[in-house]
Amino acid sequence: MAAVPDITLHTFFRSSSAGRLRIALGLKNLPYKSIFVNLTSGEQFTGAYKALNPSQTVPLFVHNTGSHSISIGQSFAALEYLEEAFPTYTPLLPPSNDLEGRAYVRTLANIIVSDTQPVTSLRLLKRVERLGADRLLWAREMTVIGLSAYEAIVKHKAGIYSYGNQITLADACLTTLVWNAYLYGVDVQEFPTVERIFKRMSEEPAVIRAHWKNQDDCTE
Ligand SMILES: N[C@@H](CCC(=O)N[C@@H](CS)C(=O)NCC(=O)O)C(=O)O
Repeated sequence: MAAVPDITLHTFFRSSSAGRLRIALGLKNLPYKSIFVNLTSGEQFTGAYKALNPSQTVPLFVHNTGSHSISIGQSFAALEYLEEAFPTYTPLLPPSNDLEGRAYVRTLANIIVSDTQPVTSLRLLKRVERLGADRLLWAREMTVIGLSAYEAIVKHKAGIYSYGNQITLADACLTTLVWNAYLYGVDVQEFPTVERIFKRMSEEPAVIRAHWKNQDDCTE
């Protein structure tokens, strides 16, 4: 029998970026150890954490292969690493002969990972507020822009999930963005395909386990 992979995730309950890793690990049935990084109290800025992840963000994904530890401080790189390192564990990308499908899934995922989450991160919201803007309004508007792009693309190819009936990385990324969308007061009903996929994803046991409310460091 293959050994259980030794995986550690530095995470924070409210982090949507860490949430997408929690979902992917759960969908793949890959066990992992959590190390909590309290973003509210600024633990990400400590010297000790900065030495682990110079980006001073979560997640930080660590795979101890037995011979060495592989540390990945960017969530999408970690998601893709999981696909490549554990190809037999519930793939979350279309197969390698479906290049168009893979690009489509990555496009959707990156609307969230590259375009939307970074402009609503905690450090950015704090700066926006310092410049005199309403941080909640900002977060809501940025999320609406992201969800609008996602909806415009996904409505053509969605089945039960974003790419037909296969759960993919796009769905993992979408789910955690929608968690935040509700917190920011976005009217998710304006995005019917997104809302439908989100509801379906929310029934998945792996998604329930990954939900921010169900994390051991959740304080709300
Ligand atoms: N591009 C990074 C972004 C990670 C990120 O911004 N994480 C947020 C939580 S969702 C964070 O750690 N924020 C801390 C801060 O803004 O100080 C990734 O995808 O991993």
